Amino acid sequence: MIRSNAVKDLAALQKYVEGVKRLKDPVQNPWPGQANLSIYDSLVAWHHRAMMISTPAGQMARNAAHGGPSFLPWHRYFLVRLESLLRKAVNDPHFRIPYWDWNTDAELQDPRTSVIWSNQYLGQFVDGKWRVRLMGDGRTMELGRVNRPLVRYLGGDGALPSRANVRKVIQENTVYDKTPYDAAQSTGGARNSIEGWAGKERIHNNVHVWVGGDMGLSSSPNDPVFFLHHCNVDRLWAAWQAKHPTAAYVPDAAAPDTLKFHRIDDPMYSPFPEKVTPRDVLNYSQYYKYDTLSDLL
Ligand SMILES: [Cu+2]
Repeated sequence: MIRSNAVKDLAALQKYVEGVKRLKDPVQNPWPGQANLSIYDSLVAWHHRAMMISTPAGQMARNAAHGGPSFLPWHRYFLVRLESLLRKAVNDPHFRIPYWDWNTDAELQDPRTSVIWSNQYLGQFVDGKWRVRLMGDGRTMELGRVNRPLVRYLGGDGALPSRANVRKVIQENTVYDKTPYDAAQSTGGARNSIEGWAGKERIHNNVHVWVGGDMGLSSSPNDPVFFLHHCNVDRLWAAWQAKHPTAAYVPDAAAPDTLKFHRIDDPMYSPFPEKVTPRDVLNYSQYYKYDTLSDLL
């Protein structure tokens, strides 16, 4: 039950590709009640909707899954959910999502030449066959129906984070998050630094910007690289947890309601009846382990 490096484990990557193609097919895996949409599309909608729930209402900086403490646990849960769907789709109870180690690609003279973008890997999704069916519009906050090919602008803007900076963030942040638990540059802590609002390398955010196109929208899970990217973001959190084993998740249950969806025992935003809280996913090894964390420590 190991999550491995996508570039070093072609079998896992190929299984991932096969799995997402099956989940994307409205015939094989329909989204019940939604004509011509698939289970994969329902994940796109889930992410978009989480982003549109401002916590608290009336501001844009923190929503149910970003710009606040639950950014890391919400995306961990999101991946675990997809992972379980993929296991069924590829009929392999041992399948785990591989990660995209963009720190290694950042060392290439031109990261666009990384094997990850070749046709055998994720390059195949810009061949026109992978259709975007739901698109988030940041202006109207609506999720509209579209039917167009996936768009990327690799390297058009932003930069891939360096391993040295990622290690520094993991080592130097001794607390998980800091008040006021937001997306301000001045708010330090591991979560805000990994999410990429604090710190010059803007870790997670910068990778979305570097890939560009659909990865820059609230419907960013439309790009299958989203999950490989977030698997690596989750690996950074896992490395931080290993480095600071006694540091607690904050805020606790006593925090005010303006932090709804972010307190340790709040059910995270989800379309499912199950209630999963940040506390439930802190110990991720019940679901998977990473092949290595040592490059990050
Ligand atoms: Cu997200």
